[in-house]
Amino acid sequence: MTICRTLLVSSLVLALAACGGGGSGATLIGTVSSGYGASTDTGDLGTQAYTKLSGYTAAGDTLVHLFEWKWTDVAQECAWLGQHGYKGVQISPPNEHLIDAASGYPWWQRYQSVSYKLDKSRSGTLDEFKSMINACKAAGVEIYADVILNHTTGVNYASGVGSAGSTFSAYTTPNYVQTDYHPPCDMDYTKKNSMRLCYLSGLRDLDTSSTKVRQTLANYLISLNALGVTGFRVDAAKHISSVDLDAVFAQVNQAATNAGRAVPYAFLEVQDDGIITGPTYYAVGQSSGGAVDITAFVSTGVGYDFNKGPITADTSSGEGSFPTGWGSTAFASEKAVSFIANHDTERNSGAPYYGDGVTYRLAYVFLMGNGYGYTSVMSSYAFNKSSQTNFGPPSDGAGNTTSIFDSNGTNTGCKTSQWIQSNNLSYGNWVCQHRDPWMTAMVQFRHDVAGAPLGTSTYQNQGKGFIAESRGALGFFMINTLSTPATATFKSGLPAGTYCDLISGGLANGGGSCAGTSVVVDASGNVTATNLAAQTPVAITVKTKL
Ligand code: LAG
Ligand code: CA
Repeated sequence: MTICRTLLVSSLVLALAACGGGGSGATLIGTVSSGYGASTDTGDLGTQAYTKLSGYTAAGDTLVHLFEWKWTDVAQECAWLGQHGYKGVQISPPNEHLIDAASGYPWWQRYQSVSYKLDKSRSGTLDEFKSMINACKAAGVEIYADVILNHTTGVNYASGVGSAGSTFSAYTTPNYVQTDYHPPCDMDYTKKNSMRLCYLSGLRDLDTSSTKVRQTLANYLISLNALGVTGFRVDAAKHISSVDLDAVFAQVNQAATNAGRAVPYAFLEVQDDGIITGPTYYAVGQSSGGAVDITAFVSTGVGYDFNKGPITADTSSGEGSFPTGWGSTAFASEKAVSFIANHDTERNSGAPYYGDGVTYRLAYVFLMGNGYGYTSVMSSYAFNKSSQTNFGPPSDGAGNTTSIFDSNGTNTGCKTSQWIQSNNLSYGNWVCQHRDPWMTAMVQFRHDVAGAPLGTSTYQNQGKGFIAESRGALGFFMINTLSTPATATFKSGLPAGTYCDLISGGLANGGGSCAGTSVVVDASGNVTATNLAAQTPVAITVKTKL
């Protein structure tokens, strides 16, 4: 679990159950015995120049992570997503997974693979999975599967029956035997070899240097791609050698090419800790015609800054480097998948999460406005951060996930507007942050300004806490991060005229007027905001000019 490194670089004190191999049955030292596979780190590709890009950042695209959604719900949501400009959906792991009734069916069951069968997971059946892919494709929305290639189940599970009915016992599963695994060892987060070869949170670690394991993993990805899955989020990629991953993707990419399909996209979960670095994964799949991106945990920079209150550029509180010290700027924007929150950080870190309400929303507006990376919007369900971090999605008592759409096909489950009003939804509700009008406004903003340089180069902080960025001749946004109304003048690169703010509704009446706030850009390109309300953003683009 790559978030662990955050603990070492952050000054905040965080509680992280999964770090350091904690948890029941996860202490492994002294249990090494013979009969396991090879135990050597195959190494890294090196940071050679990349020649191929996924292109999502350049296109100004945004994806949404529909965490723990059912396939039938994703299928129905895709029409709305397509209309609102979302490019892709990250779905929860689609393969057969552990069922842990004794632990109350926690969400993390799905990060323990039992087999690569797609017949039945917590999100639904194979037929539902296929229908979802087709419905989303028809809506112009891509499906990215979260895939677990590093490990299978935890050593604390001696045997069990998976979600699709397969039995497993210790290292014997439908796909593997003990020689397909590394010998057990506790992970040492200061050593690269250990992070690659040892057991992440006590999870049985696959020997990804083995031809058989590589082929098995490749076959799984090929089966998904053949069904129409066009991308992958590779879980715990940092814990797999980039050489091993490249070998897996070589087979996947070759199979796609042979079958006449486009080579799939992948973004790899690598939280750069200076020991294992993001750029050593840039070239994964490149020699076989692919292009991957790397997850950038902006939560540790931008996110923490927003959570501290107004963006003051006050060096004493660690904000002096803002907005350039965002935690992950070591990654090239065009190779990054950026987010303020993911399903791990919203549970086990001090980074903003939906429960922070307007702070969280402002941080996302800032990230999306700035343009760094292919932005992923986390969309999740409510839980109590101090007592319910293991809780699975809204479900019945037997662990069956509650539908978001009713029998008439209406989305009655998304409680976005209640969340925005109160911030205090309780467990059992789907938050659906992606339906927040600020998010959809910024999805459009990103497309409208695609191709403009990053706003970081034109960052402005006037009046301590009232910030803005210009996206050249294509767009401009500003955020009053203060808790009081504020007045300031900023420089934009836009032509003089009157523009409609996207955040408050954009153009109305066929482009004849503004639905909400109108913004004047003067002949010098200046924008003056007078008494902009507390904690409020404004975003305009060339496409919102009257
Ligand atoms: C990830 N990225 O690298 C996922 O984003 C993260 O959600 C996964 O951890 C992790 N790597 C492994 O895929 C999650 C939970 C862990 C959970 C794990 C496996 O955050 O808490 O561990 O999934 O289900 C659980 C227990 C541990 C136990 C382990 C093995 O919490 O106490 O040792 O299972 O049984
Ligand atoms: Ca590993």
